[in-house]
Amino acid sequence: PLSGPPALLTSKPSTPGDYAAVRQSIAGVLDNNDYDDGSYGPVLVRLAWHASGTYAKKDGSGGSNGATMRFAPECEWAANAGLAVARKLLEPVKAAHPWISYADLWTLAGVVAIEEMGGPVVPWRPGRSDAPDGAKIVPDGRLPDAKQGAKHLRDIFGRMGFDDKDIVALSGAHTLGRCHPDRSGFSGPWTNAPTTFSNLYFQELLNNKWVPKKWDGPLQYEDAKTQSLMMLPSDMALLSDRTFKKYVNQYAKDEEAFFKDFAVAFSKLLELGVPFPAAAAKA
Ligand code: ZEM
Repeated sequence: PLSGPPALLTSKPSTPGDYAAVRQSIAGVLDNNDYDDGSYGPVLVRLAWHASGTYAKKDGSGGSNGATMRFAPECEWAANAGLAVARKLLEPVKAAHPWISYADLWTLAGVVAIEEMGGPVVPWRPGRSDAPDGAKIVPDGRLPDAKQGAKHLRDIFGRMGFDDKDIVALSGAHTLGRCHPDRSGFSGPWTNAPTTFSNLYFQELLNNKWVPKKWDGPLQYEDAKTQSLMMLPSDMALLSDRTFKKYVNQYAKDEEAFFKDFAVAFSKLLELGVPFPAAAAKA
């Protein structure tokens, strides 16, 4: 190749199917003290989620297979603002292991990031292939809108085949990372440990008094005491809806239950619409 990946990544060329080598390369690009809170982990989790969260159960369209976010218009959707950072970060990993598909790489990166940040092992298996440019892309508007509430969350996640418990468990990913004014318009982190996967999101949600932030930006909430943490209107729906709140209470008390339910739901999310051979086992 004309331009090679960093020496670190090429030092051990991998044989096709050596996913352990890919995992190692992904783990190797996560930390960077000059970026956000010191880790690209959160934005990689968001890439895996947005690549997958376009799925519609009724016709099998969308989902992580195809990695169509490489192309316009999907890469230009407002919902995907900022994810070029994650896609670019993975380019040297792809160059070092050219046999892996982008679709497998993006989903595996989310899984490795969660594990490296202290989260559960998420069952993952390969089998996604990349669509060519010009392939059909689903319409914009399939990812959730942070300005909306419980009904919208049920519509969006129900379209993918998820129930109330799944919605709350998956939302626990907001224990990671932060909102960026230049990406979503929102600002700030949900927790004080945004590079550690934990159940802190649920604890913060329950234990703070949340008040509308006074600012020029879109409606978001801040904790009354320190004004350093945030919640989106969609996060607040998990408190105001009785059924959602039941799971918030459970996960705030029981991190093991959260890890277990999150791992199952996130694994399912990353596999939506992927045509695995019938008998393939999870690696
Ligand atoms: Zn998020 N998410 N998300 N999310 N998300 C943001 C950031 C992150 C919603 C949403 O609008 C936003 C899930 C569900 C939902 C992550 C993971 C997962 C941001 C901020 C917004 C606005 C983006 C920015 O400005 O950079 C809504 C409405 C959701 C419906 C429930 C699910 C499910 C996720 C994974 C399982 C993560 C890790 C981030 C932090 C990204 C970063 O760069 O720090």
